[in-house]
Amino acid sequence: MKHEIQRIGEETLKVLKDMESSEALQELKVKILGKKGSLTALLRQMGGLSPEERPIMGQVVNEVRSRLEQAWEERSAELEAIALEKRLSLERIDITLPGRRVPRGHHHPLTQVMEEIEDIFLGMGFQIAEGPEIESDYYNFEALNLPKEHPAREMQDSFYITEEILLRTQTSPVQVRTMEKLFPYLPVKVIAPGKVYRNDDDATHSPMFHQVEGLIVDHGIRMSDLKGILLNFSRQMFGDSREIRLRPSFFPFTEPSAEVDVSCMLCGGAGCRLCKGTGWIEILGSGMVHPRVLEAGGYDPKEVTGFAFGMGVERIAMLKFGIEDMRLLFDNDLRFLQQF
Ligand code: 2NL
Repeated sequence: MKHEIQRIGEETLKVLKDMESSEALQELKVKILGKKGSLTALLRQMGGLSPEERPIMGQVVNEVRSRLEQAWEERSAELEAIALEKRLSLERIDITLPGRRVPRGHHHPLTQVMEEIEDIFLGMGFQIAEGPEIESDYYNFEALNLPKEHPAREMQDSFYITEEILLRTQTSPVQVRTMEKLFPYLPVKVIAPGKVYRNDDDATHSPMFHQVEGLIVDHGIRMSDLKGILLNFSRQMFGDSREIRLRPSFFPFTEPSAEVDVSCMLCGGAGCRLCKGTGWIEILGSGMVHPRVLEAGGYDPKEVTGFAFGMGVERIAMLKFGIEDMRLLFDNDLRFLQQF
């Protein structure tokens, strides 16, 4: 029986050293040392031994068992090390690979043009003023001398929230608020860029669009100041050789009022498809601030004068980039946007 035990021990040791997986190793362990294992079976037979033989046999079994267990531990550790080695080489990360480049985007053409307009006026000493997009009837209409029966005040043309509150239809209310805040300080010299809202939606109108308005109030401001500032703006925006012309117009908040045309940036004034043969393109509306609007801002029209203008940013962007359909600016199609 002693030999039988040692034979099992030797044979198991031999097989064990060549085992290639932890699963097979575990299976073998159960086959030898488990409840129904061969060594366990021999241990049970010890009941039939004489009292003198029993402790000797017990010692032999324990020796073999501990040798086997040690060998198991060792092979197990070896297999684990091999498995780890294999995973490490399979999952190796090449830290010298260059990273995946994040595509660099750019500002929307409207934002680019808005910022370019802002830069030009900042360069002429204007400050940038901001205000709410949700406005009161007072700042949006009343303070700007828009009479109650004016079509812009109709429900169909403006987005009213209540009878007194609406989405601003121009950025002029920002300039009225700025005058109130600055009074009696002079000069008032600001631009008000931002979103405005009108109930129009077709090929040439979007219910939300962008405006930049400008305002100067000081002693002795004249129409020639307006013309000089807007000529300078037009040349920086559309080219050094541009000329401008003023045509009489009407706005409730300016008197006199003028439409400003710039010589065509496509043909230089000779006449083409873009300027419809006239050589001129309308870019903005302007005028001398109406006395009632100066009063609404807190200033005395007998003491000071001012000029103001307003331009649609979509229109300027379309002229600058040669965009034919305004809706393209709002579709957010990358194939379009990536061109600018
Ligand atoms: C246009 C015309 C204009 C103004 C806006 C203005 C503002 C104040 C006082 C007087 Cl606080 N005027 N703004 C003046 C003339 C024209 O906009 O066609 N915009 C797209």
